Amino acid sequence: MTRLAVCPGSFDPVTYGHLDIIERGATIFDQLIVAVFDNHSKSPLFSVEEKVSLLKQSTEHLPNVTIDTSKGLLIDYARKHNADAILRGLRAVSDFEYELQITSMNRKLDEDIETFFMMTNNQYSFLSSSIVKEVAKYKGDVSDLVPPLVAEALRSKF
Ligand code: COD
Repeated sequence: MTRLAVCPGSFDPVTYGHLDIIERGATIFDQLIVAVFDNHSKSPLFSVEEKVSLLKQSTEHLPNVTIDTSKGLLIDYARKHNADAILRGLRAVSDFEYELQITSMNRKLDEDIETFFMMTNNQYSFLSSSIVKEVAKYKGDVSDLVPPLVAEALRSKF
């Protein structure tokens, strides 16, 4: 039986923290769809097309990972693609409250789709797209935080 998971997010831009979850998820699920959702409440730096391009290039070594986009509800997207699971990463206790709320709502909308959480690699527990953008904005070194092509994309934004 083929197991498919959706790994949703804003990915503005993709970081080594995201890639760690994607790479580990790709060893557990047969197919993993990384879905870039429009999340206007976060006023994105990169366009959806740019985010997709950075994700595609950063995951080209993972044959069972595909990159897609969506605008609607995550649970509708997961259902439409016959996903078995939603894969999320957890960094700190502060992530938990938000994740619990979304997971409970998603389960209410469709109780057949499970949400799986993977704990962050300790090395990336402090890492978020927001913090990377903050460092890049003030010309700090982001080479340990994002792949070289993302660091280059950040340089050309600021
Ligand atoms: N270590 C481990 N995991 C990490 C790290 C790290 N350093 N950094 C990020 N992650 C994980 C996050 O926990 C998340 O699981 C994933 O990577 C993506 O992170 P982000 O920050 O790019 O994405 P989010 O959390 O902003 O994405 C939010 C969604 C777009 C998934 C959410 O808003 C959504 O589902 N939108 C669609 C509308 C919907 O269905 N809403 C919910 C109904 S109530």
